[in-house]
Amino acid sequence: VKPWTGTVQLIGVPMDLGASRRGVDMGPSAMRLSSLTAQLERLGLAVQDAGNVPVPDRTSLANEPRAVLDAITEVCIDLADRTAAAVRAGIRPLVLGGDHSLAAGSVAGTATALAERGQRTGLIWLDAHADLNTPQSSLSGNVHGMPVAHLLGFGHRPLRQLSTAIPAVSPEHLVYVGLRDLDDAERAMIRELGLHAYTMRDIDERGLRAVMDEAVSIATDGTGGVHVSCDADWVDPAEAPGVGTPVRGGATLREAHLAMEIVHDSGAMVAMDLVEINPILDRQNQTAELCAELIASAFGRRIL
Ligand code: EXY
Ligand code: MN
Ligand code: MN
Ligand code: MN
Repeated sequence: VKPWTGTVQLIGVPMDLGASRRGVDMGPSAMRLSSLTAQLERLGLAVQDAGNVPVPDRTSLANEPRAVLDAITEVCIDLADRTAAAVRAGIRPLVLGGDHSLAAGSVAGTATALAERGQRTGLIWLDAHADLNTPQSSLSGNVHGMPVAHLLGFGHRPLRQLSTAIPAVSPEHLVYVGLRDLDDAERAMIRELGLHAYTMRDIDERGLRAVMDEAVSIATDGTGGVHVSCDADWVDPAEAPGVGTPVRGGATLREAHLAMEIVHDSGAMVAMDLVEINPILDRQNQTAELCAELIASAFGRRIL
């Protein structure tokens, strides 16, 4: 990993085009109103706020799947450029969502910057969901259920070709942690591609430490760094109620912190997404606040 400047760049993506439930477009505001910047600065980091990537309003789009896919692709092209520029400059992008379809752009940007150094990208996907559908396999049509498929080179052509490295991520460098809600087509794809997938059962049986240690070694083996894409719904809804697609039985508060602490200790994180916060469903911004604390752990906050 290239030495970095100690700067974190916030990039907001107020997008809800990929979700059927409205409200995650307010996630970047909720994160900016949390203690996020103060916490990162307390760690001695410089925080640059790059503002928001422009996102078209839903009501301005034709009501057809292709128009939504194309609009999301445009946002992802812009986001990939910004993410790549930050990584190139030794600045760590922290992408605030917005629905998870944005990761088709953010991870592609990281992959472009690392490819310029002749390196592949590791991807740790913390999520209740695999987000592995294509427009063909999806039962809902929601694009936030599709970013991983596109990063692996499947699906809508323009959306799977956002990186100079194609596919942006090789199947052996992807690792899921926290899965508990999969579609049949996603299960089949995980088997066919032999993806590394740790479910909540793995965490229950083996403990978070063992699972995360393996996840880090998978994502760092043969790569130049790791992009961590964190969907707030990987945490249990008791702790994180303000998410668009809550699923019972997620990571506890302590498990989520430990996962972030282990990510930090690896020294391999080059970029991070924090997505799917829905302030409409939240209680007094507690989910954004929780996410700010988790991000701080990922960037090096320690108890002692
Ligand atoms: N697998 C389901 C679908 O494709 O519609 C659910 C996807 C939910 C995606 C959430 C945000 O991570
Ligand atoms: Mn999810
Ligand atoms: Mn490997
Ligand atoms: Mn997701």
